[in-house]
Amino acid sequence: MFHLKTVVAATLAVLSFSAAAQSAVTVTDPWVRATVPQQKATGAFMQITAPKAMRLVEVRASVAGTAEIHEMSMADNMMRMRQVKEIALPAGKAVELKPGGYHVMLLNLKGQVKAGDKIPLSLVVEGEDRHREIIEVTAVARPLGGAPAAHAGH
Ligand SMILES: [Cu+2]
Repeated sequence: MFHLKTVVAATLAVLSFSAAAQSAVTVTDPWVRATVPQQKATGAFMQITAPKAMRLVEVRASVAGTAEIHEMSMADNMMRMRQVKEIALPAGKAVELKPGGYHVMLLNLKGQVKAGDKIPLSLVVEGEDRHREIIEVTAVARPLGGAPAAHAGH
């Protein structure tokens, strides 16, 4: 019997050591899909790059009653959307939240989101040391057009 556990533990130690370099989490190109009147939900998208291994664990948005982290994927030829607890942010690698993939779902919108509106979002990220950090971003609302149909029924 090989001592597989020991090998795995050693590999993990090396990985976390190389991820020690510290700088800020960067969020690029945050945007929200504009809504029509009475629409109660929409998606927010962005690219997030963390300097070390982190997780996006929560999103807060004052324009919405609730903000959830969602993943959209193809299953049985249908686009399915499900809530996920978190999104892993590997060290130095941009993670894209985009239509058809991960996104932030803004639910129970308090009003219409019009193209050009600036939507403040607070991203809560957590490092492997359990230390949490809040990143404030301003997402710009983009006109509807080409919205995936699967989002409408949300
Ligand atoms: Cu969603």
